[in-house]
Amino acid sequence: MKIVFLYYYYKEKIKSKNRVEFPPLGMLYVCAALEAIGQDVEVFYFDENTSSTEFPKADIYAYSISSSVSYPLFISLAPQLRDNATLHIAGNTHATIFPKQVMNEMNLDAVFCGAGEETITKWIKGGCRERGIIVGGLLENLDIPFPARHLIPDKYIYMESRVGGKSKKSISMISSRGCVFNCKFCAIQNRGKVVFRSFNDIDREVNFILRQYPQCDGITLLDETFTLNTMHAVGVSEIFNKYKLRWECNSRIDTLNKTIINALSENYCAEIRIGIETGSQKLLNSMKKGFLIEKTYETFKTLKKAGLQVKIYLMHGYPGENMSTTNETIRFLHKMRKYIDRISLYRFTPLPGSPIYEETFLNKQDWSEYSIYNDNVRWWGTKKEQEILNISYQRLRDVVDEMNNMK
Ligand code: B12
Ligand code: SF4
Repeated sequence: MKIVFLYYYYKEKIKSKNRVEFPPLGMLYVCAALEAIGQDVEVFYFDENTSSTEFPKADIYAYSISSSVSYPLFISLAPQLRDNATLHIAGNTHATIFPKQVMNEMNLDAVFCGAGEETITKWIKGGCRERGIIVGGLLENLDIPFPARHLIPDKYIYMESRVGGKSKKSISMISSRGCVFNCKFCAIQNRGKVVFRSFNDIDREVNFILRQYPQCDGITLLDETFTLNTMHAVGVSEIFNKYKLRWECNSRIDTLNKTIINALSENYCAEIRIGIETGSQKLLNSMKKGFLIEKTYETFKTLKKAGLQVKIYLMHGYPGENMSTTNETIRFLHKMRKYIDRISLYRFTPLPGSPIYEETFLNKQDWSEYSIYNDNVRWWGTKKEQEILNISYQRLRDVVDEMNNMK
């Protein structure tokens, strides 16, 4: 059975066009699960310029619709590819959020929601007979075949200037899936539960990566919040130490303790990335971010003392943002500037799958506008409020640019 996974390579809509983006590890996990049961799997990257005649023929087309932004292209593609394959299926984030719509608009045989490894292999083993929406949850055991990175060219696997900007050829990896928090702007699929891989399995993958990709000089962990569990964070960091390999991870300020911070600093962690979002406690509360801004100061100091490079993420324009909340963020930045090495600032976009989207934006489905780099859409409030948002965004942008340039 020949299964071709179709993945939209997103270079047109990302900020720095020459930068290699993270490969779709989730999709590659699904490919690996299929290869493990003997299927012939191929991955085909396409973009707006790919002609329909270039798509390889297959028994099954598996559309990997990773975000709502890429969905319009998939809708226009599906009818053109009807005769190239017998069965047409889809999965990934957008398909999981809007399975019925995707099923109908793309005229598919099956749509897979959630983790695809178990559901799709079961479907194949059952003769691909089941039709409709097939639901899978978070996997209970993550010691599964490693992502089938070999299915995409090495140039899309190696990434430049990651790992705190210190690595020239880094590779992405996942050591746990899921998150227990409930930030209202966030559209992750696996909420409320986290599953950790075993140390032995992670060690095997690091070892495998270094053998398969000998130029690899760093690892980017994509775990939603790597520091949720102290034992896990310490154990994984010791694995990187064993290979003397630089790495970076995502964290939350309220999950950091001294044991984790020490382990990171002693074990080659090049950068820790933390979502702070805003300096306004009022906005943090309405985002359900769940921490007190006052409590961040001590942690930042400890991180710096431990010698860790710190990158923070900020979001501007969440409903309720105004000049005064932006000024609070600017004050926060000034106060913390010596502890922060890099800042990423994005404008708020109500992402489908996030609680804030569910509450407020259900009728707005112009996917062309969905990009975290889109500065011009008015998602909420009056025109006047939008004008104020644009001015306050620019003020914050200037401060952020100035701080980033100083480093
Ligand atoms: C790494 C990442 C990226 C990478 C790689 C994208 C990718 N496809 O993996 C890059 C940098 C390219 C990226 C870009 C963007 N991303 Co992104 N990204 C992520 C991130 C942090 C991790 C994804 C991941 O590896 N998850 C872990 C794996 C195991 O899970 P998974 O990918 O969901 O895969 C499982 C299932 O979906 C399913 N599955 C996957 N593919 C398929 C295919 C088939 C056929 C089947 C049956 C099943 C199946 O099985 C997989 C294994 O269990 C997620 C947040 C998150 N934690 O999920 C955001 C996330 C997916 N991204 C998001 C967004 C918004 C974007 C951008 C639009 C940002 C922008 N620039 O404006 C772009 C769009 C890119 C695109 N191609 O459409 C949102 C999506 C929300 C939405 N409704 O659209 C998320 C959820 C972030 C968030 N917290 O809100 N992203
Ligand atoms: S933003 Fe981070 S901490 Fe919040 S729910 Fe999403 S992954 Fe979890």
